[in-house]
Amino acid sequence: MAHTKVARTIPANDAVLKESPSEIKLIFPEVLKITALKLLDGQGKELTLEHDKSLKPIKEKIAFPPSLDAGTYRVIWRGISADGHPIKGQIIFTVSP
Ligand SMILES: [Cu+2]
Repeated sequence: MAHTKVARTIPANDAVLKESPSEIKLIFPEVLKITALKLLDGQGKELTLEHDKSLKPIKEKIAFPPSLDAGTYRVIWRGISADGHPIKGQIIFTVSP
């Protein structure tokens, strides 16, 4: 079965933000276990992203990034659907004060 990757994200994919986002939110169309969640800067360096790392099935994931300077960032996530299939995706956003 094919899985819709993500229903909605904050920031939206390709968003250009005037200020650093206070939170990053992923809203899924079905429950899944998030197994990995990373925030990378424009050079591909991983930044701290505070979030609950438990593997309980959820439909919404919230994470808290550090204060981000101007630049382009990537959020990469991986998960496992309720029927055991791996799902992954990413969002890219830009901070441009
Ligand atoms: Cu499936």
